[in-house]
Amino acid sequence: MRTQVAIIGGGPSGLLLGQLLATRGIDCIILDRQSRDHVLGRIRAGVLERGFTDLLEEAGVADRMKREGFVHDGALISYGEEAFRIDFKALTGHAVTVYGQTEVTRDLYEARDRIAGQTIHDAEDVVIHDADSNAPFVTFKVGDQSLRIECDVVAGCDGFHGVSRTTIPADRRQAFEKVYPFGWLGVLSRTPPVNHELVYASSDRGFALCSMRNTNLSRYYIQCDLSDRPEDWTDAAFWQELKRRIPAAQAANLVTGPSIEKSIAPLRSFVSEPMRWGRLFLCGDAAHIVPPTGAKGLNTAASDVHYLFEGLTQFFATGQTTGIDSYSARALARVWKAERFSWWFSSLMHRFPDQSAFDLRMQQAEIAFLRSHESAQRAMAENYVGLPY
Ligand code: RFL
Ligand code: PHB
Repeated sequence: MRTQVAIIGGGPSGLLLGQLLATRGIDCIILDRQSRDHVLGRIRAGVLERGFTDLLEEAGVADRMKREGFVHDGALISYGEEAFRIDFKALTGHAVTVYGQTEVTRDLYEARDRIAGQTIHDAEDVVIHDADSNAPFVTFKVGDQSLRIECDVVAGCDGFHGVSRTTIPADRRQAFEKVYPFGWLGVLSRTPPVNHELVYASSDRGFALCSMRNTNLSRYYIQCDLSDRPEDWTDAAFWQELKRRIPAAQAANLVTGPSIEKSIAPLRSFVSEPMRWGRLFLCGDAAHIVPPTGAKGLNTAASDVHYLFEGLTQFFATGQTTGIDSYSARALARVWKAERFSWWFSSLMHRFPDQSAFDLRMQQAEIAFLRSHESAQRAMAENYVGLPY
């Protein structure tokens, strides 16, 4: 097989890049090691920045998001019983859209079906060859068939556990990492959300987040120990713990019900530099991870896709390489700002096992500052709605 761009990974980064390239007549093949049902079964992000929704529009996949997504002009922050609202719209002129990653991915797959784009699922043993040459190729297996794709460029969109990042020789890349001493236990339930906007709650018992997918589908998270397993938490224990971490006024409104999904995610900040090696370009979780506080993971994947799309469009139209040559630096400049914001917001809202009395006072002082200073709220809101590309 031959294509212009071999895309490793059929998650949101790979699919979005594929749709954007198709608008310019650039051919790609997408490979994923999982089945489509498996990819669509993952419950992940819920908050989309404007840059992301603009890209969906550019790719021609925004119709359902515009019909079914919810525009949120603000969010609530609470610290114990103290709660205040950050008004994104008033502070920045922009809002965010609540629309699940699962739905974005479904829309992207359906759009790919409409253009009859080639997507190969259940691809095993994917290996990227000669990425530092002008003629890279990818080999893989489907069942007992061995296959090979010749291409001009490889886009590594295969997430944190993929093969793309480690294709770059160890002495040509550097990793920066911070692992947090807790995880998030997430529950999805067919219940009305406790509040019409998201609630980020810090309490003596740890962090909690009240989010949603629609008017009758709620997504809640609580900070948990890394040693916890989802099956250790009964639904009743989860709801009880959540109620203890959010303000009493919110807890009184909480409608509980059976969980339809329950999972634990560890929290990590991670960046691998550079994001390019020869003709291999990393996008999204393949190159960087943020803790989910602040909802930056999927959104940062989208800004990578934007920069790479610009570079590849120029490359395939003119043969010029200035765009692809500056890809890594441009993407990383924005990635590090998202890393900083997610690290700051995570550090502010969680209880850390080794937190001293001084550390706690610092959190309280920072919350008091955020609550009472419009300039601090504006800085927070600018980051939350998404820094410009
Ligand atoms: P993905 O989604 O991991 O997709 C990678 C794809 O690559 C495939 N793959 C391979 N294919 C071929 N060969 C291999 N060797 C392969 N190895 C892997 C995988 O099967 C998969 O289909 O990466 P991508 O596309 O870069 O997208 C990144 C986002 O998924 C991620 O950043 C977000 O989900 C993070 N995130 C959030 N981001 C936000 O912007 N807003 C949020 O509100 C938000 N909430 C979250 C989140 C992540 C969470 N978890 C579970 C980590 C909430 C949670 C709980
Ligand atoms: C979600 O709805 O899954 C979600 C929302 C906001 C976050 C993280 C996750 O910061």
